[in-house]
Amino acid sequence: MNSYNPNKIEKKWQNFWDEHETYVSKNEYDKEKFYALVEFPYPSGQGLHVGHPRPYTALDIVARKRRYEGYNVLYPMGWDAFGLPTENFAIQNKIHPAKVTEQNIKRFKEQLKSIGFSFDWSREINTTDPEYYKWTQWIFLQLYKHGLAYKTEMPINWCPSCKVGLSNEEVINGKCERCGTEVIRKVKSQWMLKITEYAQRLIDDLDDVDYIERVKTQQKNWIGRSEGAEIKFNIVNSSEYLEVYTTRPDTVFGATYMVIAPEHSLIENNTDRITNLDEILSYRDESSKKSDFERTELVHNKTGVEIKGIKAINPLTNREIPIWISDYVLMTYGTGAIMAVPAHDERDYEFAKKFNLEIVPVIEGGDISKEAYTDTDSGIMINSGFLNGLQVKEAIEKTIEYLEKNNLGYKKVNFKLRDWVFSRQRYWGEPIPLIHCDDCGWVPVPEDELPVVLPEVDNYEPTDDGESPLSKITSWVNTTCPHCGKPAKRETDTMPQWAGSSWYFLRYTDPHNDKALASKEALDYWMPVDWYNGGMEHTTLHLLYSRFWHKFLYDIGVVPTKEPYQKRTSHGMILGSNNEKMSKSRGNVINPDDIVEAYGADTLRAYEMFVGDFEKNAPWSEKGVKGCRRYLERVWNLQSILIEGENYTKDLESSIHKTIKKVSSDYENLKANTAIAALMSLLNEFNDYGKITEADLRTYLMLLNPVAPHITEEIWEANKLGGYLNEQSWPKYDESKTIDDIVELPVQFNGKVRYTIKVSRDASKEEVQKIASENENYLSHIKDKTIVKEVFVPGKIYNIVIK
Ligand code: ANZ
Ligand code: ZN
Repeated sequence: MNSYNPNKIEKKWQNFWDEHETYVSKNEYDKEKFYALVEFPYPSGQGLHVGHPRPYTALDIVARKRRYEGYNVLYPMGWDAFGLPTENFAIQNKIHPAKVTEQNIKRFKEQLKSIGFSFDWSREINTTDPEYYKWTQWIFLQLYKHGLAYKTEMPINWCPSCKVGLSNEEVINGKCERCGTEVIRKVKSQWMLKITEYAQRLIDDLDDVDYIERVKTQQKNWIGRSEGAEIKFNIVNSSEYLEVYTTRPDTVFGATYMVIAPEHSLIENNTDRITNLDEILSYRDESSKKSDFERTELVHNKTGVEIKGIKAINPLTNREIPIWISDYVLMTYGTGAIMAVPAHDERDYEFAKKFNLEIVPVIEGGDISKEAYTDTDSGIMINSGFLNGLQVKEAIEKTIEYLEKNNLGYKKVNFKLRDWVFSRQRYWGEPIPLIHCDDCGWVPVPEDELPVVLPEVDNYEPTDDGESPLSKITSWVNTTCPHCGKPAKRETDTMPQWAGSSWYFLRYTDPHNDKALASKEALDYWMPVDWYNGGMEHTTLHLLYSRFWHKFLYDIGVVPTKEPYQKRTSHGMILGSNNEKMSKSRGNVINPDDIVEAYGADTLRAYEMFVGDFEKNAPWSEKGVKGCRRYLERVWNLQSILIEGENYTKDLESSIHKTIKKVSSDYENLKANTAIAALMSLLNEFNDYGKITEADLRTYLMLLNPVAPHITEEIWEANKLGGYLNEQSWPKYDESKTIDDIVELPVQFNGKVRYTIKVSRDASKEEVQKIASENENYLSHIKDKTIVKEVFVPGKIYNIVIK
């Protein structure tokens, strides 16, 4: 027996699988399918990170197991390759981003292959390939034709460093998700996608899918549905009114002032009546520089200015109340104006205290001299005219009824979700396939002219005025109107990096189709994705965007299912050994190549699974890696205790059946760590016993194979265990053999359990009688009595009837 040499055997099996197309999925539409998906990587210049193999291995295990169970498995891989880092690298090093992308992909692919994932490389896709983005552009055009894409002037999140507009989802704690620079607001004309039109369905249909709870909750919170009312407050001596959105219409009697957002049109409409206009306008100027995040989350010290010269009327108290302008009210939510109820809303309370405004409680309880009373679910209304004495819930209903009857307001559902800012002023993205004609307006590029290919340019830098570098290529920009034939100009904005990933899972089903994004048969067969694993950080970005696109494609009859993914799970991060994020600046980045080189891919795979609970973060440990390598060496050495034999060794049989059962269910529950622990303990039993049959070894190798596919194939072949391991079926277990042999048998006297004894499950009546009578409690129950009868069910009941 040679010693274990992973470098040699791993290459050998990787080549074998390639040559034999072992993992190429066929469109065998009569077979039951299993579509497993992991998030395709962004091919960065840094190469693969040790974080990548963790989810890839976990689903690789499930994919391999399902193949052995007879499923037609699709486990694809590709590249999400448009985006800023590549473009920035290209700018710095003066190489074309396409070239950079190609090099990065080459490196990534070699790295992934060296780890032995069972990806179907024949279906590899690349979002920057014109044959691919042709269909991204096609989907955009369908959205446009269905009124779901529109261009508008709006204040957007602007990263001054990347010189690019960002969607809300790309702003994390007020900073650019990419570079960490403080985001500012900038008014720009942008293409928008109406994801808000799908808000309700994006919530409702979560009921039909199997996503882990924290993903569902985060999506729901992000969409942010709330129920309330829109209420009109008339302006004194004017036909104008201020409309507010409130989730608490029951509290109108406590609305003692109003607040509008700095951008609210009330100011423009009343410039002649407002007596402190200068003060108001300079306040507006100040707040325009802040992001929404700064305005709402960061500020504990509220600012604002009272608008002098106009007042509003509370529609229920009929009292005149002041109107303030403050940036804690956002223009982008509700109506951009609120009725302030300082007694029961914390923000309003803080504001009222600071500016000495009236505070009127309308719900019994609390102590408003100290703080707002907000915990009012079961409260009773006071100071509220016709609502007095009602509970909050009833008061909400009654108020809405009253408002609707008197034409003062109506019931309203609101969402926090905003439409998706879909333009970027950058080079390395999909061109937006629209042409602007002075006569015809925006005109779609005819579908048979897709793709609109990115032109070659000399300079990819965005311009300082925030225009895309494409705008400088006049030969590309100037074209003719597809509608009237007059000179017209192409849109020079490109799509955001989230575009290509919003539908990539569809393309895998039929990646080379040039007539459609995928054929109907392929989509009918493979969709939905049965199991999708990805990062929590994508919950409110990619996961939401792709569900939206999918629902739209469903509505226009392109895809057969309402939801793209049946199941969604998520993994924890691999951290540096000091429990910090791995990063270049901390110098704690581990390169998977080094681990494969020094210990082998099977060790890397086993370690990535053994490192901890899949959904939790886990620190990297070289010691742990070494432990996994030692374990695989011990697996290798099993060959030295192998004897002939087509049956399980009698004394090991029960342990083998138990391990099949545990490992099978652990893999399906992403608990490969405890599966490996069970396999380690079975290995110890094998070694303690001192010899194992071929049947014992076969099952052991099968069970370990999804985690460590190379070593197991090699041992199988070297010991001629029959054909190739990858052609076998998943081992079955016999339930009865998994039940522990020792049971706790209850001992009853006249049907009452008095104590239990430990006996083997098939212990005879005589054995049980003997052990039961040796118990210290036996005599006290039997004293002065006679035994009338004994009821005995092996392994279950021993009942002594006494008189
Ligand atoms: C009166 C009131 C009384 C409110 C009370 C709350 C509690 P959610 O639940 O997040 O949807 N609001 C409305 N539009 C706003 C805006 N553009 N900027 C800032 N705040 C705004 O929040 C709805 C509540 O947030 C609304 O209900 C409103 O305050 C405030 F005891 O109206 B409420
Ligand atoms: Zn025209």
